[in-house]
Amino acid sequence: MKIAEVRVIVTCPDRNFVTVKIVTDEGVYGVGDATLNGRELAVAAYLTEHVAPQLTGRDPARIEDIWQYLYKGAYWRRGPVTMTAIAAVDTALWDIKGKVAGLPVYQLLGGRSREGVTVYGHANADSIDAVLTEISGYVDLGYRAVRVQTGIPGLESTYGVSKDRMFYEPADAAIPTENVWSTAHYLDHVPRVFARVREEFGPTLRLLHDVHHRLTPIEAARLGKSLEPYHLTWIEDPVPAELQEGFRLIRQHTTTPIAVGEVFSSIWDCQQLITEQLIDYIRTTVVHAGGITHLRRIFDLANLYHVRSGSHGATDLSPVCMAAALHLDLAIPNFGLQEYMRHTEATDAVFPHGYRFEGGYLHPSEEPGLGVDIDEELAARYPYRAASLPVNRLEDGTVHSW
Ligand code: EZ4
Ligand code: CO
Repeated sequence: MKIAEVRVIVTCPDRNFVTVKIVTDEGVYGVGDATLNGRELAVAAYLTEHVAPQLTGRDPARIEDIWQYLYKGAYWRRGPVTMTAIAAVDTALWDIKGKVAGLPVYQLLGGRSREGVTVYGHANADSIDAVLTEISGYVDLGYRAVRVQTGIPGLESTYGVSKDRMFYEPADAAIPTENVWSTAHYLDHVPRVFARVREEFGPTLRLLHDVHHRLTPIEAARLGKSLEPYHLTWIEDPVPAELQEGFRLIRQHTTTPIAVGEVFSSIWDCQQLITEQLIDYIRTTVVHAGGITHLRRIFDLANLYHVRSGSHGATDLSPVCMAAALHLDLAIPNFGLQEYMRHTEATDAVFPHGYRFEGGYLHPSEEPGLGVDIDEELAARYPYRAASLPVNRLEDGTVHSW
């Protein structure tokens, strides 16, 4: 069997997605997600111009060799664009391997380690009262874990608090929207939110909160301490994470667990965080951290250091990435939680998939391969629309961190 064609499909069924479809000379094909929010066309060009021509004629069964070839062979290692492109190829090759073997991908990864993949949903609202209603909605649907975000009094808009309750899309305009941020207002408000949430929902519902990299380590330490009475499952992205040793400072001050990694593209971005046990959950994803092959490597390292997986799963990760994530989540020993946000109907129609939500769990498809596809004709009806993530400024106008 040989790789006959590598197609790169860009489509915008309510938001942009880039998908790789690897077709073999025997007609079997595989799909991989290559979406990098706000930078989609950079990855598409990387794949079309530089990767596709090097893959034709190769044996699609040699997943590890192709991974190493693309990673080491390019000379320029790592980085989100490169690693997303490699991820898409890797994911598509696992899909092909599953189809050839006649097995769902989780069987190739060692088989099932649990009954289902526990997911968390997103409760967002402007006010505390409104967010309580959102949380109830998730509890009624059977969710066992909920991420809670609210508007911050004194700030006009807050990242991650969408206007649409069901669907969430922070990338809105071609030229980024700008938000204003105040750490003082934020640190004052968040403990009040979780005090109310615990009062309403009791001690056992798993609660999470995303800080979106907005704090310094000492501010994050204060936040963690102030949230200790409400025993969150994690605070996410408390600080920008280029400086891995910065997490030591947070760790020294609080027992609130820490999750990080949605923007990481390789094991090198988190090796110190993991080996020094500075975090509790690693949130790297199939699509942005080098595919199933590399993410498995990260999770295996994490397993040695009591760090569990908590993969990012926002709607800019396509159903192809979600399908791949679920196979890995089901198989690894150190699974923690999987983020899950429902895609829109248009997205679901372009990416028919067999995974399903039931009783707080997602279950991967039992079909051979990943159990997800792309309807290319339908995809062609949704042309690309430029959209960027917002930029964040302090009240005095300074550009603030993500
Ligand atoms: O900012 O997916 O945990 N979820 C998040 C998301 C991310 C977007 C970036 O593309 O932080 O809102
Ligand atoms: Co996040």
